[in-house]
Amino acid sequence: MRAQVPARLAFATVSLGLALALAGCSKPAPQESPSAAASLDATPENAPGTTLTDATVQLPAVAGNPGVAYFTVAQGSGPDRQLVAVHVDGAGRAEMHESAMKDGMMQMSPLQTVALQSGKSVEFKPGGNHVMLFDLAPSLKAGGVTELTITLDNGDKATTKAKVVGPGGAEAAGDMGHMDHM
Ligand SMILES: [Cu+2]
Repeated sequence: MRAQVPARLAFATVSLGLALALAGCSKPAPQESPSAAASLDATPENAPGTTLTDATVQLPAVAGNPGVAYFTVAQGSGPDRQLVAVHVDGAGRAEMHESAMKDGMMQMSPLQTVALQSGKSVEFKPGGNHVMLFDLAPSLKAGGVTELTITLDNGDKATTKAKVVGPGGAEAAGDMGHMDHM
């Protein structure tokens, strides 16, 4: 008689353990699927697969003149898109421009869109594509930080911190494309 009770308890314990183990195996599985994992780092506002880095906002030498912004956007795992707008906190208006040599002179023209190819990077840099910044707020000061946001043709956005540098900063040395703004 004595031996039957522990045996029954032991069986009950094993059965319970098995039931928990089965539940433990079947329940978490859907949460480990790739789509669920991807949705964690892709909020509706942020373009999935798009990475924005190396953002710099350069202040003009003369107050009231436009500033300029540079950055790199990598469309790593994202699909082909168009970059349609750039916004910098503290700038009333931003225009995408391209620089090109024409008749021995560096000239700029506005860009409505810039193609972002899947798996490729596009650089906005001195002497090439850049963003002109108009109506700069006094709150933008060299040594500070602001936010730079890009908008894609499907409405997705990506935002990054941009360091604010003065016109005499190291970043200004190679900026031949903006002599005509100063
Ligand atoms: Cu320009």
